Amino acid sequence: MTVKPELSISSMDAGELGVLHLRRYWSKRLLEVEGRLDMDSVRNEYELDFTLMQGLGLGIVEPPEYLFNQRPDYTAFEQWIVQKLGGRPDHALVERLNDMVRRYLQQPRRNYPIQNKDIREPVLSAADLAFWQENGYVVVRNAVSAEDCREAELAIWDFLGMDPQNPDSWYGGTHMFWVPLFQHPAVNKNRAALRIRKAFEQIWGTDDLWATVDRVSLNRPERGGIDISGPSRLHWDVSIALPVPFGVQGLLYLSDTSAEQGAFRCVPGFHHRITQWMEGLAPEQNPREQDLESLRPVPVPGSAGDFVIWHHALPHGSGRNLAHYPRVVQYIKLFPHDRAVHPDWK
Ligand SMILES: O=C(O)CCC(=O)C(=O)O
Repeated sequence: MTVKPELSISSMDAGELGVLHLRRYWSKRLLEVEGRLDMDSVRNEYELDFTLMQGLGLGIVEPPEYLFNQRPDYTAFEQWIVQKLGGRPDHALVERLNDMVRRYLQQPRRNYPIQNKDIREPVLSAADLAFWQENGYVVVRNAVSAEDCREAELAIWDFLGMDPQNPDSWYGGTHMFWVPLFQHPAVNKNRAALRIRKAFEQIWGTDDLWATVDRVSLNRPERGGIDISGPSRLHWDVSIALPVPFGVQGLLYLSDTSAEQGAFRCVPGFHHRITQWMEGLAPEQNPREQDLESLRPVPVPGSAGDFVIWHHALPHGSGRNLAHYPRVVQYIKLFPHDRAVHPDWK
């Protein structure tokens, strides 16, 4: 029997997997696709949906795609999740997720970073943290082993049907920059890397973090005038309405990346100046349309296994790859469920 979604479904109403809020999430997406969801009434649940989908290990791209395209009943949605994850979410994860849902609904957002929190087994030194404070980015060296990077890189080549040794195989298809490879044992393993987790814990000042299930990218050397430079235009991924709440992003180099090989670029220290810079713009000036290159971005090169964390108030983007081998990257972000998000988009 097909069960029709109802927005009256509460976050506390769990299905067979026992995961709170999942049924409400399903009902919201189905109502949305039918144009029957009052978005304003569920706006304050956006971060809850986000954390639930990331925490389950699904990410935020594939579940809505599946729901919009298939419009399954709830049982079929749970079966799809089990198949996608290669098994049921285990008891400990379900307990942790349910605890997160209850706390999200009961407690206000917190101000991050939490200062002076004692994080066990830190990986960022005092010098790294001082660099981070000043510049708003930091590189965690050898965050992942060379072997684990190579495994993930090979999975990406395989997914794209390209041969790393044969440059002719890199061009000619539809690939541009991003690669929608979300689930693979090698990329899942990198997401769980301890050194990456510890660095994020130090920066947020909490160990209560969830990891995003994000995509990867492969940025080929420029050839024949085709635009393959990806997000090289400097930008922000979050609202820059003031004040910009604290938040961070990260990427893992899977291949050695020199400065001219499309390395990640950002404007050091801009998190300290964004307020002054924004306030200096005339009301009709769109901050995203300004000449951000004049803010003097720097490339951040790294070896395979190095992990870059940056403050999300820094204008950032990839570089143009003017070298001979692609730059291969995995995006990973760890975040607390109760971080503040600006209610307005700018
Ligand atoms: O891949 C890069 O170097 C930059 C990525 C980026 O701009 C983004 O994630 O928004």
